[in-house]
Amino acid sequence: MIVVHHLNESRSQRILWLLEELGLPYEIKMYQRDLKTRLAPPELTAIHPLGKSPVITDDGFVVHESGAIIDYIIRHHGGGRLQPDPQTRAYDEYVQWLHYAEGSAMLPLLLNMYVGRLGEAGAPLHPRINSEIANHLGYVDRSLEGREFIVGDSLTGADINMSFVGEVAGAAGRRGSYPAIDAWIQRLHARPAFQATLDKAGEYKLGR
Ligand SMILES: N[C@@H](CCC(=O)N[C@@H](CS)C(=O)NCC(=O)O)C(=O)O
Repeated sequence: MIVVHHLNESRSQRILWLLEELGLPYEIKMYQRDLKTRLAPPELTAIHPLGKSPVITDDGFVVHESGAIIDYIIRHHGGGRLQPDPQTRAYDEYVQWLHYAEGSAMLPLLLNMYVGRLGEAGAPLHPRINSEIANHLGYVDRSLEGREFIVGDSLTGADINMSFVGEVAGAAGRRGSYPAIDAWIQRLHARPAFQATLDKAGEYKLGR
């Protein structure tokens, strides 16, 4: 049985969503962010020393890092679903998007959040952060133009991993200029499997 160590309002929402899409049995262990610091509670370090979410256990094996978890679940439990055929170019694109989400696209969005907390002291950094956000969101938006999904013609783990980029962009008030990202996120959030995560794990403000 897969156990998802789920932190509220976090990247682990997409792991619940993946499991719902695949119709797999799983258990959720809930952790709440500190209301002031937004950090995860120390109990998460008992699962993995980094103390971050998502982290899953499967038969005692611990997997952390969203892209690796998505890949692990799809390879071990997906039965060929939610990924392109590994012999195709589409699969290579799929792997690229899986890495790109956390390896590149999230960085300027996170910098925006952290530097924003510095107020005026952070002002000199904002032009560079803003140009990088525009660089990445522009690239994702153009990649989604005229497409329903980010790779191929059906949902894959790449959409699921990349969705957090679109969600955080929305929370930062940056999605308005990127209509293809905005429409894609709205389609993804309307899926019954995504909606099921809200019933099981409670409110997810980024999912609005
Ligand atoms: N790149 C990692 C990021 C993990 C991460 O930073 N998760 C956040 C939640 S979105 C977290 O655990 N924050 C609480 C903390 O740092 O204490 C992944 O995608 O798994």
